[in-house]
Amino acid sequence: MLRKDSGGNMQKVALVTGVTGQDGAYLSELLLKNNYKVYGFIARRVNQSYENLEYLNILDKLNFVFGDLTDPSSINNAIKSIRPDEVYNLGAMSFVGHSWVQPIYTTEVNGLGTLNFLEAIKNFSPESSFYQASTSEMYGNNWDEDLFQRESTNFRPRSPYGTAKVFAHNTAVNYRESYGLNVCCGILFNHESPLRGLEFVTRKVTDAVAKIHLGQQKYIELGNLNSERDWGFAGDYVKAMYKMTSEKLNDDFVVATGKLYSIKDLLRISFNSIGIQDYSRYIKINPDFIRPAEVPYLRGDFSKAKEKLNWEPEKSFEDMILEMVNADIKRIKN
Ligand code: G4F
Repeated sequence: MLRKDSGGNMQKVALVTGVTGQDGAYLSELLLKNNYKVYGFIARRVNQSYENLEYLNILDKLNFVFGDLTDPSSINNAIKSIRPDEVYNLGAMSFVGHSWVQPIYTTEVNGLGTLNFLEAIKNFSPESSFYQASTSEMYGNNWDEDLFQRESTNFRPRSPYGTAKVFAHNTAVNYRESYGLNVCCGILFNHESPLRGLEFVTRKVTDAVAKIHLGQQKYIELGNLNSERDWGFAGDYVKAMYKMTSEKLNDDFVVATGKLYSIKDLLRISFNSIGIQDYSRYIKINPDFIRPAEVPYLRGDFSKAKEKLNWEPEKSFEDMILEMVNADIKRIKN
């Protein structure tokens, strides 16, 4: 519903789940720049962290509505009362490794949580445009002959996280086709930034490298060093989410860089940035970080996003990792 802001200008309204996470923070910053009224849908927790929103200086510019992806009544109430122009469903149990520890919770949040939102929109605000955070993890160990994954590549997920996301993705597509809802799915490949959680491998490495540089840590414990990823910058990726959803393109898009790096490349670039050429003596393999099933290789073909969204990644992997190491050094010093 378009509404007027305090200056009498027309203003769109967005509801964002996962607003305190990396993507939620960058997306909210972008929406605010575009004069949206932004509601964050968050669970009421005693020790809720607003660190990412504070980092971007946007905490006091947001509104909050309390609820939970597993609680349909709270979702219905939020959708009925706000009637948002756009809903961005970024909330999830997003750490793949943990999804084997809590597979049912993961499925409830990542799978059924999406269905709960789609039902609420269908029943109470069918004109809203819905964005589903789909993911390259859905491809698992499947890729096309040219070694890329694209919108037409079949899903073969390898984790409870991946299977729940496939359910959510298929359900979102089904609600678009069954009820004519405005639904876009962004199939985002790995995307990182200084706001990335410490449990993910890029930030785990940049934070450890910063601590090693400052004499506060001696080595990093990691799992499988052989997997390869297509890592982009989260700040670039939220622009694609916003474009497909606000323009109601009602389609699915791979958002990726098309470039491939290994965990060893990540280590080399991070350690080189603090003047260490041979990083091997700083690495220990800890079997606790090796997953029951691994996704060995993810590389996305973003041609459709380029053509239809006029979107391209801007920041290189090297620049992003240097930025993350520097941000961690600064944060630790402070
Ligand atoms: O950084 P990761 O935990 O990211 P992963 O599993 O690829 O998932 C991320 O990207 C997905 C998109 O493809 C998202 F859907 C998902 O929510 C998340 O954002 O692990 C990357 C790779 C894996 O192969 C993992 O086995 O790094 C390997 N790795 C090796 N040692 C490690 C570690 N990962 C983590 N987190 N911690 C380690 O110590």
